[in-house]
Order: sequence, then C-alpha cells, then structure tokens
Amino acid sequence: MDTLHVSETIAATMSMRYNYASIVISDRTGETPALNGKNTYQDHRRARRRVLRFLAGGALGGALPLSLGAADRQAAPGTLDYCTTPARFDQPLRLPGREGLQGILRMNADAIALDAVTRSSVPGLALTARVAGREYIDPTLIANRGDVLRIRLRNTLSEPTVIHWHGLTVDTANDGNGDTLIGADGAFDYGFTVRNRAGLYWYHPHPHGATAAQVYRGMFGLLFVEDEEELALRRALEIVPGENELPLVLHDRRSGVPDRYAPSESDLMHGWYGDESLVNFTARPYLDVDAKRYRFRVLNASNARIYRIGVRDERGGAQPFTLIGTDGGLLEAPRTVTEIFVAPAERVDILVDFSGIAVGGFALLESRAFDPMHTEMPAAAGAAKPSTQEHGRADTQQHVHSDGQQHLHSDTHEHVHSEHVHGARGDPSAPPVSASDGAAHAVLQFNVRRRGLAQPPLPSRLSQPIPVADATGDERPLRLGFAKGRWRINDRVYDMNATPIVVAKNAVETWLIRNYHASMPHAMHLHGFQFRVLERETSPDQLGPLVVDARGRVATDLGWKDTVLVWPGESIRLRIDFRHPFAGDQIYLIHCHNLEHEDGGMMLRVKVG
Ligand SMILES: [Cu+2]
Repeated sequence: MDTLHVSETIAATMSMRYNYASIVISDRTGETPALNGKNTYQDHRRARRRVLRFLAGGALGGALPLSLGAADRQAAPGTLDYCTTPARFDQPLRLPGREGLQGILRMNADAIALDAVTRSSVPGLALTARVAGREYIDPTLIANRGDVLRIRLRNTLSEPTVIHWHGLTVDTANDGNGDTLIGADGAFDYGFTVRNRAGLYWYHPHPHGATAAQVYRGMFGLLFVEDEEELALRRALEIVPGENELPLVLHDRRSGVPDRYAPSESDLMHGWYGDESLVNFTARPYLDVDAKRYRFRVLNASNARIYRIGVRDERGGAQPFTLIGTDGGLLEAPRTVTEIFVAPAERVDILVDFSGIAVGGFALLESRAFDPMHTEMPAAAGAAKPSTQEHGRADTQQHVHSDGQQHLHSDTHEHVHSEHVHGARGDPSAPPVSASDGAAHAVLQFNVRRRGLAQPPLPSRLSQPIPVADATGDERPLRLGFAKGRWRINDRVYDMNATPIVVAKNAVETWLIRNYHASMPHAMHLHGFQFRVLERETSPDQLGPLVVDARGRVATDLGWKDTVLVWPGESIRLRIDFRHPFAGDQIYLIHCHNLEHEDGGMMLRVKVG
C-alpha cells in the first residue's frame, strides 16, 4: 500500500506552507461553560481569575500583551469576547472505571475477545470487550508478569487490522507486526506469556498504511503489567491505583471533527497534529486532587505530537516532579526533573507532589514551547525561518487573531496564517485545523481541593538493577533521513518482502542511530525488545538543560525503553540484547512512531535468529 507517497513537487513547495500556528486554548464560539456538579459558578470564576493571574505572570514563558483588566472583564451573554478569554479547564478528567471507555479489565486465565468496531460516537473506532455482563471500550488491561494472555481479536471493520502489543516481549506471531492482517469479519487468537517487567505498555493497530488512521480514531488501550517490585513500591508509597495513581493518555485532536482523519500532503510529511489537547479523551480537563503526592502513568498516544512536559504552580513557577519509570518499567532510583520530552508512544511514570499548594489553589500540567525542528528541507526552510541553533530557546506569546480566536504561539517561528491553519472555523467544507508541534499549551489543571496527610518518604531505590549486557559484535549504523519525498531508514522504505536487518542468534548489539541535520525528530520504536540508551551526541541546544550525565543522556534515557526520540543532527547509541526464548527466527520491526512517517514507510523489518 503506497498511497502515502509525498510527491517531490509538493514536498518542495511545502516549506511555503509551514504550519506554525498554535494550540487553541480559548473558549470556542457558541459554547457555554459546561459546569459539572462539583463546581459552582463562583468556583469557575475564581479558577478563571487564577488562570489569568497565572498567564499574566508570564507562566508560559513570554510577555503577554493581554492585560489582566481587559481579560477579566465580563462580556454580555452572546457577545463574549473570545479574544481575551483565557484557557479554561471545565471538564472533569475521564478516569478509567469498572466498565465503559478505558474501563479496567483485570486479566485472568480466561480468554477474552476484543472486537474492532466502528462507533457512532467518539472514539469512532475502538476495541471493545464484553466480560461478565460489563462492556469495555478500549479496556485498560491489567496483567501480572508471568500471566498467559489469551485474546481473540475479532474484526468487524470493513478494512483489515491487527493489534500490536507495544513494548511486550512476544514472538512474531503475537507481535502484530502486520505480516498477518485480520480482514473484515476475520479473527485472530493471540496467546502469549507476559514476560515484561511491571510497567505501562499499550496495544494499538499496526496494519501498514492504515495504522495512523486507526490509532487516531481511537482504537488503542493501555496494558499495565504488575510484579513484586511494583507492589512493593505501592506499599512503600501508599499508592492506590485509581486514587493517587492515575493514567494520563495524552493526545491531540482536531476540534469539531475529532473522528476525521484526512491528512494533507503536509500532514503526511510532518505528522497529523490537532489543535486541541486531550487527556484520557477529555478536552479542557481538570482533576480535583488532595494536597499530596500523586503518581501519573503517562502515555503519549498522539500520532505525531511531542510534549515537553512540565508542571507549573499557580504563581507560574516551574515545579519539579519525579521521574520513576520509563517505557520498560521502574528506574533504579527516582530522578527529580523540571521537564521531560515525551514523544509519541513513549511512556513516563511520574510523581507530582501537590502538598505545597494551598487548598483552593491549582497547578498545571503543561507542554512547554520547543523548537519542533522540522528541518527536512534546509534550503527552502532556511529562507523562511532562522536556523534551529539560533532559536533553540523557545518563547511564547499570546497572539490574537483576526478570526477572534486566541492562540498560543511558539514565538520561534514566523506566524504563517495559511488557509490550512485557519480555514476551518465556520466553514464545514474547509479542512480541519492543526497546530504546530512545539506550541506551548496547558494540558491538564489540577485543582487542590483537600489537605493531604503526612506521606511516606520516597525510597532511594525503586528497582533492582538489571545489568546491561556487553555487545557481541560490531556497531550497527542506522541513518534517518528524507529523500525522494519519503522518510527513510538507511535510505530504505518499508518493503514487507525485504529484511535489511539480520541479527544473529543470541547477539547483543549496539545500534548507532544518526538523524540527519536536514530531518525531523523521529521517535524510533523497536518491536519485541526493551533496550538501553548508552549515549547521545550532537544533540540540539534545546536538549542541553535536560542532559543529566556526561554521556549526553536525558532523564528518560536512564530506564528501559522501547521508543526513543532522535532529534535532527543527533546520534544515539542503543544497547539491545536480542536473546529471546522463542523457537526459530523471529521477525520484528524498527520504525518511527510518528504514525504518518511509519505509514509512509519509515520502517524496516528486523530478523532475529
Ligand atoms: Cu519520524
């Protein structure tokens, strides 16, 4: 399937249409505040004023032309001044319950069926299960390490699909790499042992060429694996999942048409970005919290958007938080951070402590501005914007548009207001809007509602160290780049009949992944194995403040990973232990998890003896 080819002609003109708009954080025309039962209108107004003070304090990094007085004035009903209305978090964050969307389904020895279905509401595609009289939509699965999972995928869609178990150590037959597709009305039985450490893994479709559409439209879910180490940590920290441990699935959508996936040529090259930031399928989400420590299990389920995650208190100060785990489970030791990049498909396990916030106050989970480094065409792009080295530090500015929408801009770029960006509002035939990667935006508001009790100290050791095996052979180079309208690995695009990477039986390899300067950030995902990041070299300037050791690594490199973000111009060394317990040769994949890049062919088969 090669419908995603980006023609060179279009690619060459694309820099003229660079889409550096921003995330809309304002109210939208015609909407009235949807207050829930817990919040009074006064609460809402108080929270709104706090957000305004927060914004006025320059919390998002730059001078805001908006005056507090102007912003806080009340417009008459129907004439609300959208130019000056700030971000509002008025929807309670969806939390997984005992059924329904993201409902928690604890696996046991019984087989379950996951039905790939089309729905009339959002998400428009989902995997549903019916167990003991309860219906689950994209269930949050919980399994113990060592469990045998038996899952029947039944495809009721009119197109092929297959489910990939992201991060799990499984054989090719169970990996869902797309070699076997489940056609309409077809079914497939997965059966595998959960060999992985405790951690947050996930499942999502992987039919080559249609992965992006199916994931974006909502066909994915979480898989939590538990083990003794995990349970010990919960005891030590008095963590109760569902109470002070919550999953946060970050994803962006195009507001108004959240189920429509219709990428332009530009989207296929850069990735499909929405203008609206969601958490757990909730737009403008807030979470009521106690003034104590919370654990958040974060997945970036966006097709293409990278988050530069940070926490702000209501005075606009950056609040440190604690990284305790990555894709493949707990770190050896907790790590205090002020921000972390989370690329598509990456997971982070973090502790955020609200105990310093007074009852009635709030904090924000935000994505800070960064340079998205879409620099695949340096000659053309260079004419339109300064070099990435010169604008590595990203400031943001609030900017009021002629269409009355209030946006946040990444000020590192010229504001090109193309039809593509602003054409959709009010015109149903216009293409959906998008907002550039790297735009600052608030993700989730935490409202501190109750005082917290004294809490246990953080243990200095979270998990037993797992030695990183020595390499058994030569370093294997992989180069990421763009040519002839396609994103490529080692100048190749995906060919299901070619296996360019062959790993010898019982090999432990070092992979040197180098991303060209004229490139984009690529979130490289390897199926079947967790790996370690050994070092980063020639990283962009904006990574500098995040580097934690002499090997150029950032905090999220200190744990086990299955997905790693490689910036333009950067070189990363990985150590991968390819020893596996399965009989015979296995076929896995290495690919970019920017799903538009993946569907466009930025993927290679890997044979492991
Ligand atoms: Cu990519």
